Amino acid sequence: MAVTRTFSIIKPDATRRNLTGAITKMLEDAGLRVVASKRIQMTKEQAEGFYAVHSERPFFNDLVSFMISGPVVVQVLEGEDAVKANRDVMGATNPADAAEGTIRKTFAESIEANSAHGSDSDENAAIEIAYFFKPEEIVG
Ligand code: DGI
Repeated sequence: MAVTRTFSIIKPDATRRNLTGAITKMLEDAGLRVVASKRIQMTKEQAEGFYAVHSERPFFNDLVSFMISGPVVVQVLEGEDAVKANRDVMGATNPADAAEGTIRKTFAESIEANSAHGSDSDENAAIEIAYFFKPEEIVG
């Protein structure tokens, strides 16, 4: 295993309920280090671009509306096999299917308002990090 980076979003349902710290603690307890973080209000264009892979899915418009419904916290996380470590602690997309102790099981309100995003591969992590961060904003 190697130390790698992944990209995380604390979603609007979580920032609205003031869960930024609680979710970040779960990420840190999973062995991940926050090497970049900023709270932003995503634009519609940014959210559409970020989720372009889902643009043909029936839930796409709802997903974009949700992601711009309030502030999000975008983060770069670093750790051993960071993509897997992050997805393990995040849990399944649908909180009904997520394991006990995961972020989504603990906090998600629904399959859409599911509190956290985590990249699903090293390749996508690099693309998603570059979508939101300049290299100099990341301090390892
Ligand atoms: O990588 P994940 O976030 O676990 O899941 P994904 O890449 O398949 O989907 C991205 C987001 O889209 C997911 O976090 C929530 C939303 N989504 C996925 N499947 C559904 C969905 N939203 C609705 N309303 N219905 C779905 O079936």
